[in-house]
Amino acid sequence: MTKPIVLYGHTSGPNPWKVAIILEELKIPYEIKIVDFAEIKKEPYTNINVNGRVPAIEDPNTDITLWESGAIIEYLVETYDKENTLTYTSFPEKYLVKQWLHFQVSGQGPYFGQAAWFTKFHHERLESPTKRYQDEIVRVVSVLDKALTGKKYLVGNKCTYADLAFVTWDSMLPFIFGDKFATLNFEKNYPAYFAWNKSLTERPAVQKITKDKQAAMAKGH
Ligand SMILES: N[C@@H](CCC(=O)N[C@@H](CS)C(=O)NCC(=O)O)C(=O)O
Repeated sequence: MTKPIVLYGHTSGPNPWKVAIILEELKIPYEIKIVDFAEIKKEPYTNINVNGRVPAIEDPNTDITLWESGAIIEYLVETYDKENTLTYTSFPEKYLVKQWLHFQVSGQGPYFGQAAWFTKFHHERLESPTKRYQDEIVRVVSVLDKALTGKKYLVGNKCTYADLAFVTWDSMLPFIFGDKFATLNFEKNYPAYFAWNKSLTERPAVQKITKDKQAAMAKGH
């Protein structure tokens, strides 16, 4: 029997919840340990992730400790998705899924994250970096919209781990943009992106994690 994987996460940070969605989709048992940001750059947590960020996992079934959400997702799929429900073994699809995951971790996460930093958390409001990262969000959305035009998913005709990897950062956009979000009108301007994101958020695994995240935030960790 599979023993629960420990997922180190945070209440509001989207990267660990991205991993949780994959765990839910694959029905892998897991438990979440919330790491307070005040403790994240110190031991004992840095013994688990020397980079002092979440997510990280510890898998007692294989004795691996792993960090970086993209690497964790690939590990989970390769180890536990025996039926290839969230991936492909065929060429070139197998590599196209990886391409989109790499785009998510390098092209979506960091830019969306910096936009959140400069709009919400930086100690002063600075116009040019805020604009730079908000513009980059819209550009990334436009790239996804172009790639998804006429398609339901990024690769082939099924939902893969690459599609799912985008959801948690996308769900942060109303928070990042505030009042400006409505004016961007993604439904009208980026309809393929909008429909894709909507279909992903309607999946039971995504709905469950959205609720779990809200509950964790309400507890105020
Ligand atoms: N590239 C990393 C990014 C991880 C990351 O930035 N996590 C945020 C939470 S979503 C974090 O730990 N922030 C705390 C900090 O930077 O001190 C990944 O994809 O796992």
